[in-house]
Amino acid sequence: MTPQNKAAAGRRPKTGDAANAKQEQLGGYTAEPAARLTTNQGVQIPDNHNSLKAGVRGPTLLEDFILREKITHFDHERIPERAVHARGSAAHGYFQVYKSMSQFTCADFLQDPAVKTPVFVRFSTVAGSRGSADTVRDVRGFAVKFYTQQGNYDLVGNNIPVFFVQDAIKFPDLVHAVKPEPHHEMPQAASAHDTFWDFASLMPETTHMLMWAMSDRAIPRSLRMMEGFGVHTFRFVNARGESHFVKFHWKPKLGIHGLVWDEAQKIAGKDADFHRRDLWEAIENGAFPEWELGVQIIPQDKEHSLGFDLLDPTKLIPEEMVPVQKIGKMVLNRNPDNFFAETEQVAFHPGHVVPGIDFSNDPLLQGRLFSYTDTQISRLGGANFHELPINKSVCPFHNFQRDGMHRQTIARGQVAYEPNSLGSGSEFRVDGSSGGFQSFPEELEPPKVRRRSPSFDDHFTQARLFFNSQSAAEKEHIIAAFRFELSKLEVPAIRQRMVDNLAHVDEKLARRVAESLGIGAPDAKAAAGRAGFRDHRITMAVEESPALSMADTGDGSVRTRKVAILVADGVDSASLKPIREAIEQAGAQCKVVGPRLGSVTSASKRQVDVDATFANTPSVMFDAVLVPGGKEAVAALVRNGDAVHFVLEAYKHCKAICTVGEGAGLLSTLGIGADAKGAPAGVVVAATPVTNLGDNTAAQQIAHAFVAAIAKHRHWDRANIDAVPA
Ligand code: HDE
Repeated sequence: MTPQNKAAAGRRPKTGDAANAKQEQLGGYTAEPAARLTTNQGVQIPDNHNSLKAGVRGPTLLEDFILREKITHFDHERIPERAVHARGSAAHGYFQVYKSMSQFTCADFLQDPAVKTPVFVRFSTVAGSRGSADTVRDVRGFAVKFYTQQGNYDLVGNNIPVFFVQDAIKFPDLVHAVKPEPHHEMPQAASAHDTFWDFASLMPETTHMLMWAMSDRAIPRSLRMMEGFGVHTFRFVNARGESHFVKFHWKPKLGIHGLVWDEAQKIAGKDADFHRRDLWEAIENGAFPEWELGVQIIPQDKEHSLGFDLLDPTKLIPEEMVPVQKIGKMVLNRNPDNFFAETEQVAFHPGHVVPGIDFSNDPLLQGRLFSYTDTQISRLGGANFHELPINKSVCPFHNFQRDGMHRQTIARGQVAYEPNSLGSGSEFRVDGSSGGFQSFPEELEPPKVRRRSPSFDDHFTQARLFFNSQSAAEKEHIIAAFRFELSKLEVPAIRQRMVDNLAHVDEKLARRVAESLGIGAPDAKAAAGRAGFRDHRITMAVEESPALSMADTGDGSVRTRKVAILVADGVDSASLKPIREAIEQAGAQCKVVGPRLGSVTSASKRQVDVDATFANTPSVMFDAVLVPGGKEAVAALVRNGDAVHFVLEAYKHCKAICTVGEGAGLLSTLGIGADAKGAPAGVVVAATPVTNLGDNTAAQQIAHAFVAAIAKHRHWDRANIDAVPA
């Protein structure tokens, strides 16, 4: 069984499994208990604690080949990190099509609903180094390798459906601008600095993507809760050679959810591995993340019917114009066995396509087709990276390529060329009869030019469409994000240029952003007079696209949502138990958080185990907070600064809160309790007398109301958030 098939078959195999036995033979870490530690040549090592010395207090001998081998290998353990998307997390799984797509494509893995095609998926941030934090504001990479029977197909996308620039020749400039500044290598993994906004403000084509990057899409709650997009327009080609244009979408079953910016920044310090851990733990716990693959299909003859150019990667096709058809699902069900060998060494390439999938002339995509092989050669040390286990196709490959660094294949015989008469060569035939990859014979339009198509010249209409399609809270978050980022700039002229551009998206948006930045009012005319400004407005068939908003997405469940139960000595454990059980029944995961590890003593003198402390697992690690009853416990929480901060912070971040019995007193003491109008949005107050809560029906009702509040993700309409200190 190949590692990929293992993924399709299910979860990580336990020790003793046949696949592991194979790994052991190959020298993996998992070994039989009797296996001995050896050198790389298989020589048994007698002592792994002491180097060879001339006398116990004497110098180490150069002769010690065991020490030398170990240290030399260690010295070379690092490879260059990816130029972009350096920080990533990945998982194995499978993809299954719902029904045959043969009408549109002959791609083998899109034909038979019974077939599970193994996949390896790597999520990433773009700007940060390998060790940077997960929750920074950034685009997320969403790269899927399908190990199909016709060869590997890589869908190398992002969690945002458009891109900053229209032509590949601007990509190095974009990346140089967003990366830490060259003179002092600051800031790490952040776009809030002068060079990024200098570039962005001088390149109005970035505006649409900037709107997305300033939205909560750029600070996902979880990698499991974000969409993915192929971004470019591709082609499906069917067995008759007919072509349709296609846009790819990944729709997460759990909905699309973001963090609060303040929360994201705090998590970056409290748990820099927040997303990586979340993905790993979900899979280890059997809560396998799922996405549906969606396609928007545009017939070849409708290429020019959209009102904008589908080759322009700064444009999306609103779902209200061309619906997304869900054609299959992807399940991630196995964590990698080894981060370096799999997540680090996986090599994606948008040019890894299979018969039935072809490219469009999007000038950004065309440039990518060159870049990815080139970068792997320097990153993975040569031309043979396709032989690494994680990159190897599951179907055999036959060709006459030979040699090169780190070659694994032992090709037999005399012949490494074609045509030949010296070898048998039977499996190396190229006879054109058995299909293979056929490029769609598109007619091209001369002349050869170094120019951009005028059909790419609208830079604001879709930025406006995106802004208009957001909920009130999402709009506020976008305004706040622009303010934050631009406030970090040291050169006011860049701020001004940026808000001048924004005035072409929405006057009010630009004014609101400018207000807090100590600069002049936005000046749309000044923007229009600048070099590089192009605004040949297109007319969109829709002015709003509800599908672009993250509000009200998901299946309404609370699966894998994390709930903190705040306890101290004197907690009412009797009423807590049935509520906790009901919440867990709904799929949420509870952790008891207290002033110290170990346990607290309940009001009825029982020991309640504590999983985490207020200090080591703060509120930003949770989706919701439950404050149980117990007079003494609530009084202790009020006196504990960390507990008070915990509750205020969860409140400020608009998370669901439930108080039981005396628990409500904690909120009132902190000034965030119910008033004459009732409890604040997303706060469930169970005033039921404590004794009645032993009754399961009451507990069910409370849990039900709390679960419904958690399922809403956040309660943005909560009043007076800004006044709450946290
Ligand atoms: Fe990439 N990109 N990119 N990119 N990209 C890389 O390849 C590049 C672009 C994307 O998890 C690099 O193996 C150019 C768009 C993802 O391993 C590099 C251009 C989209 C990943 C590269 C683009 C992407 C990469 C760095 C403009 C969304 C991570 C390491 C012409 C559709 C894959 C590597 C992984 C990685 C070049 C633009 C997505 C340098 C030249 C648009 C998800 O080759």
